[in-house]
Amino acid sequence: MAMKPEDVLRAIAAARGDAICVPTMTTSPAWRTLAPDDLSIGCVGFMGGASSLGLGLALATPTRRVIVFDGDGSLLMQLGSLATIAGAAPRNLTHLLFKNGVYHTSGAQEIPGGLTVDFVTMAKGAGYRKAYAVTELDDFKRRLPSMLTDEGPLLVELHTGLADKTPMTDRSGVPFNQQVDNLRTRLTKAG
Ligand SMILES: Cc1ncc(C[n+]2csc(CCOP(=O)(O)OP(=O)(O)O)c2C)c(N)n1
Ligand SMILES: [Mg+2]
Repeated sequence: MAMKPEDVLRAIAAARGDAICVPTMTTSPAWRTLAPDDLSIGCVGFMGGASSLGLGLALATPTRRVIVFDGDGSLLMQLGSLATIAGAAPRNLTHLLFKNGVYHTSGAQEIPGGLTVDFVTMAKGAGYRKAYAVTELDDFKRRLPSMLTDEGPLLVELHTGLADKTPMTDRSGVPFNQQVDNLRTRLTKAG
């Protein structure tokens, strides 16, 4: 049984502390509802950009955790970002991959390779410090504290079903430039 993405995100919302979160695609609407704060920055318009955005934030805020909620189709589109991240080796970056086998946001077309694509092997091959898959919610909750403290870059392939909402069915949310301003203000205030 695949995990419900909303259940995964709910557990993260309870445990993330002051981590910056970077949702993309179908994690975006759910995350907006669960964690409507200024320490998150959604990446929807630039497909595949979430992990690179997360990398920049991780390098800029080395004392804070940065958690990327990536899509499998998105990561495939910018696969080279795995090597870029591994090369920069940010210790504070956690890359969570929501693997549902499809481009859900654009109509649930199957991604190349479907569910057989092994992102754990790819991340290890690129040079991530650690990578593993999680298929059960209980296992996810048990390992979540270490996902937020282990030395990064760390990739966790999460086997999930489809989210209830997509950025196409729920178009609410703050424009990207406003999210950037809000995050900058929050980080500046925090010193
Ligand atoms: C360069 C580019 N090509 C195509 C799209 C259209 N598009 C928007 S979302 C999406 C699918 C995203 O799939 P995935 O990353 O697996 O996330 P999911 O929707 O499954 O959560 C596509 C193809 C786009 N935004 N940008
Ligand atoms: Mg997908």
